[in-house]
Amino acid sequence: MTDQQVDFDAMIEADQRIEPRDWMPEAYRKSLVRQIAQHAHSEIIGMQPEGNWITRAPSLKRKAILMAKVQDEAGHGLYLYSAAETLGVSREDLLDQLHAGKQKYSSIFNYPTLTWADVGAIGWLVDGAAITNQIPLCRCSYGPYARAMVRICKEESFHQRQGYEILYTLANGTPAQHQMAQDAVDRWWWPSLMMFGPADDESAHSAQSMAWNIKRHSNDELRQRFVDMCVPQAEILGLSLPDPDLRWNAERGHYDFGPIDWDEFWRVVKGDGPCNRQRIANRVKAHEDGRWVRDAALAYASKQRARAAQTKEHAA
Ligand code: FAQ
Repeated sequence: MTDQQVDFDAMIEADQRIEPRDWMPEAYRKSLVRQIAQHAHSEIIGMQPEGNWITRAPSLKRKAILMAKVQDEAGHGLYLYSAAETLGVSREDLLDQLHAGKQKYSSIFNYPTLTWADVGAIGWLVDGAAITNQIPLCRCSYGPYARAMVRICKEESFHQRQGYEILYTLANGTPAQHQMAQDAVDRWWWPSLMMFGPADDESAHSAQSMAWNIKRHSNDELRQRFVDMCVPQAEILGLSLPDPDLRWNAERGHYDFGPIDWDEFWRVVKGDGPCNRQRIANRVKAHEDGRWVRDAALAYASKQRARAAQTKEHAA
């Protein structure tokens, strides 16, 4: 074992942060790039399901809030791509891999947003699941990722509350509005549980990621935490969760829940969900349409750099 590996292992053992200047094993670097890139891609693809409702939000206030939320998701993508870049990869390359279907994004964003209540369900359940998964990532061993997560989690918690408030308003509205809220929860509940990834005995990366202090809890532990959190919140909403097996288990001190449809999960992950093709096509088009902005920004930056160099030369 090299001295560098010994130092790295000691840092992990002491629960210290690894920073970009530190030596790290290639497998640790690669695993972080994989996870951070997937996470960043999820944030920017995740703008689409809710973005669909910006023009149809039921009031000016709802529209302003939703626009701010969708912009926040873009910001999260930017912090995460920047964190990935500290590991020696470029944002352009990561985006190319997303567009070519070589890197993943969260399965959840391949489901359609059929009604306004879906915006509430995404905020409550999808952002709720994201926070449950991401709060422990604020203690991830890689410094730039952990620090990005602190700000992201603060914003996600606002997102979750706005979704809950939308659902609360609908659930306490007319019978038709209550039904719309219930229908959205029925459709988003199971895909939200799938966000945590495969069951522990099927999770390829969990054991190593936990040994490196990248992940702090297993997929099943976090999924259980999420279920335990949602059940009392659903009761306050006056909405039911679509699982006949959901019940309190006093012995375990947790809610038991029914089996997850893993065939559906893997189908969606492998590209055959209800909206996979549409999401990637929209993303590629947005990237192409934005090319002139990137070109102009680069041309401006290089002109500024040349001007600064000239001024420095004159001064010397
Ligand atoms: N979808 O061995 P594991 C958000 C893949 S952000 C698709 O258990 P790991 C904000 C996994 O990558 C949501 N693929 O993997 C928002 C691996 O494939 P690979 C995203 C999935 O890394 C809200 C394979 O399956 N959050 O919602 C999924 O140990 C509202 C085997 O899995 C993050 O990315 C899935 N659900 O654990 C935005 C959080 N699950 O890489 C807009 C950071 C697993 O070998 C609106 N990521 N896979 O090709 C993580 O915590 C972890 O990466 C997990 C997966 C927990 C997602």
